[in-house]
Amino acid sequence: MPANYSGTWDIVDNQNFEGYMVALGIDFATRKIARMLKPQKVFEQDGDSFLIKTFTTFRNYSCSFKIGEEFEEITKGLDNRKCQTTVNWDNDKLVCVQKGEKKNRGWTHWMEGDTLYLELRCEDQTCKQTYKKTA
Ligand code: 1AG
Repeated sequence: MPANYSGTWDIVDNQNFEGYMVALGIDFATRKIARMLKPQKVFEQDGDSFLIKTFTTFRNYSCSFKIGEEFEEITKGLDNRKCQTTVNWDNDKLVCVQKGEKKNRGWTHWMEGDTLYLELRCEDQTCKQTYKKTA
């Protein structure tokens, strides 16, 4: 049985989001807005099938995938790039690799009790986000 991430998660900490956005080439004006946001994540999971929705007052982002199956991800409303993306289990962690123009791009999610962690990586930058389960 894989871990179950289903639920609603609200951000409580966001470290080096600015560095991550600079690495993605996000312009100053957009970064200024984005760094004020308090994202909420809603996970819908059925075994190895995921739908992850990220909501903010500015933009929303939605991503669906099956574990181990590469897909074309267009990061619409984020940096608007095309990636060849794969997500795999590493024990109960979700490890994503986003192949494309940017080196070392990807993310990892893991849970500890009612806390959800997200590490976002691009080039030499890592953003560390923490969420608490609210539903
Ligand atoms: C993601 O999470 C990323 C979700 O895939 C969004 C996280 C960070 C934003 C990325 C880059 C910043 C680009 C532009 C800034 C403009 C708007 C900010 C909007 C922020 C949220 C929509 C991994 C995983 C699956 O949970 O999605």
